[in-house]
Amino acid sequence: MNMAQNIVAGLDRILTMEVVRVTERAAVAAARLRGRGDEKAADQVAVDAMRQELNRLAIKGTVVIGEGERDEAPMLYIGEEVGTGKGPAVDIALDPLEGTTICAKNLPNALAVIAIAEKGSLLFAPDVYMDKIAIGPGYPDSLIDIDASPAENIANLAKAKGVAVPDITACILDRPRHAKLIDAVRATGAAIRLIGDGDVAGVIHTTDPEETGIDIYLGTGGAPEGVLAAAALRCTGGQMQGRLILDTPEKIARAEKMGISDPKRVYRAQDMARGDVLFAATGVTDGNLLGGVKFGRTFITTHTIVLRSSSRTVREIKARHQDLEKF
Ligand code: VTB
Repeated sequence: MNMAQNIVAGLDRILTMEVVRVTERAAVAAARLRGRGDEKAADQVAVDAMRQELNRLAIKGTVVIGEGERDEAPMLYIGEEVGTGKGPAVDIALDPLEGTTICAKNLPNALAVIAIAEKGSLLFAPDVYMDKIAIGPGYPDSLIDIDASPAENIANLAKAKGVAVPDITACILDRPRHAKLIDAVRATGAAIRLIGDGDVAGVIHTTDPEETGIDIYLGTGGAPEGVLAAAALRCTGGQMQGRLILDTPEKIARAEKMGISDPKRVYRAQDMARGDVLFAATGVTDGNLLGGVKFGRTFITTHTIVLRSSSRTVREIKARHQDLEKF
């Protein structure tokens, strides 16, 4: 496919480079408030910064996963139109600061994250929990099954990887609701990396086990974070399954309003993020895949990954920003 066809067929290739500025800027803003114990302030500056930069992009964007419903989030709310309005019509999922608590405590793996996809191709997920399971690329389809036990999934993964079960590490959010899951994984002999927050990073970490030490992600986290992680996995390869936890009539009704008719449906990564997808994440705090923002005397350094589903290129961009005024 030549470049002209590519632009017509999917997202503008130039966007792949442009989008980096959006997460860079949000990450720098949040990083200035790392370790101050103020989650709200860190989130707010990241939201402001991301929105400003997003509005410079030549897109006709609609936020489908954002900061919340229109009445509860003044900026980057679900349904907000962003971009210059001149360019491809796209859906946007974003989290200007994924891991607000991590940032406030200055712990690893806080990220500024965005996914851009062709209009109508991202799951319009309500803000409920989602049960998630994910592994990296290079395994047979359907190796994991959200309805199988953790022991079965881990045994199948170990076999396919050619290692013993104790050589597998699972990443799980450290929450009381995961007590049974944690016991079940421990009973297999596998290791667990318990994380305080940040399951977008947790899922992405499965795509590069040599670097991150994580083979499989298990457990429940936010559904919006599930869609963001699915967008990344569409670009890197890997498998993910998610199921919304719609355990009250109110949640079922909310999901129905958003077009979800089967409350028990299992979504694969390709069901949550379809078509041509772009994904970018910049490290706010140091992490397993991405370094955090570094403030030098005369420059600021940022570390970003940019992914695109149609080419599956994984780009890492370390930027040295010398014009500090721009932030
Ligand atoms: C996770 C985590 C997020 O929300 O999705 C989590 O990855 C789920 O909610 O960083 P609980 O905190 O209620 O478990 C976050 O912690 C915050 O968005």
